[in-house]
Amino acid sequence: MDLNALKTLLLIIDVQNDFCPGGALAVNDGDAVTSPINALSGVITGKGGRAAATQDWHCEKHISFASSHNGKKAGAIIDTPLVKNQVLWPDHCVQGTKGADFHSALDLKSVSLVIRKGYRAALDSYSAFFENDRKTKTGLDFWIGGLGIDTVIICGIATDYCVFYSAMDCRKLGFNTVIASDAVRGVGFPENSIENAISEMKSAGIDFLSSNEILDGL
Ligand code: VGL
Ligand code: ZN
Repeated sequence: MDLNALKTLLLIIDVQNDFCPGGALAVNDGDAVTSPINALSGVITGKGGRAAATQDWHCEKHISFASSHNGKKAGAIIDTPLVKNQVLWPDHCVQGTKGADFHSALDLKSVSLVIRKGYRAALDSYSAFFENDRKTKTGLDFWIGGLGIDTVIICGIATDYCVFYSAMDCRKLGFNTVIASDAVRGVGFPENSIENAISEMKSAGIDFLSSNEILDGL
């Protein structure tokens, strides 16, 4: 695949301590994404492209936390006033905590924009573009469009949640969308959620390339 770095954004999703081994919502091997991501961000920005990162950034007592709902356990799925089928999670990525920090192995030097999401108490946000009510924008599409970017390479955590929703929205907004396949890791809850997310993304016209294939195409 031929990629024009000048029109390319690397979008790094939620590479935060709480999603890495030892964190509150640890994803298997989550920290393994950092080395391919660092290689991609160095080359893409070195050639004039952009890198942006998202940061899951919840207030205490956030609606997505099981602990905010009497008697509910992590993994339960509930309807909230703004969002149907909200999955409840352990408390994670609380604003200002160590768990919400980016993983220390992630190279942030070339990241020129950080989008914090999920900070409203009553509304979760998986996607980098729209919150879970599917209407409230984060503003990322304006930034991308304003820079003349047409291709977005998505990497990070979690394949079946924030990467999935970000990629699907990105494609719907009309950008060429590529998943860096060795630079994502998933939660895997409920069963088969990673496999299902990958097949849905492929059906939507999202490309899957390894970080080496992407580097070769730049
Ligand atoms: C995420 C669950 C809850 C993610 C964020 O980054 O994929 N998953 N909050
Ligand atoms: Zn979250």
